[in-house]
Amino acid sequence: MKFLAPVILTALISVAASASVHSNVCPSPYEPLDDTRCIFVDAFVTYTWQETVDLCKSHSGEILMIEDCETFALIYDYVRSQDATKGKHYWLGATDEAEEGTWKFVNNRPTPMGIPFWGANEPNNGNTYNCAMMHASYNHYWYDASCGSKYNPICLKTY
Ligand SMILES: [Ca+2]
Repeated sequence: MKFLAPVILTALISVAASASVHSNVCPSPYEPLDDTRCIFVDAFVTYTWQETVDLCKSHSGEILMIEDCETFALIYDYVRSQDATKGKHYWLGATDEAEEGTWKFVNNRPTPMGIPFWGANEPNNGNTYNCAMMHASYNHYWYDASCGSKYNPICLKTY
């Protein structure tokens, strides 16, 4: 027992240290999303798609990009679990402005298409709707929208 105590104490100190690193790692206005990413959601101010891209860059983040189901589930749970955020539409950093029908994220990677990301038969509005948003009325599935519409921003930042 006498010899175990320092080991336990050391373990406790290292847990406490990693907990404090974790909570300090996301600079305001960001909060931790998972072990590698921080999230910022503005549920109160709406922006155009380009304004959202610029807003996220202005605090060294990026407009929300979702490349896999796990990330979609995390974002879904995050916005759906809070009264202030669950009823809002959010911009996604995906556009087919460069080539109609070819959706790409702002980092130039391909946007996943179909289920379980997009709403039924989405995107379906051709040349006039070239930016993607997450629709509050449809489980935050993705819809194409006019890039000049105003929706709420979500930014992500890597630790
Ligand atoms: Ca389009």
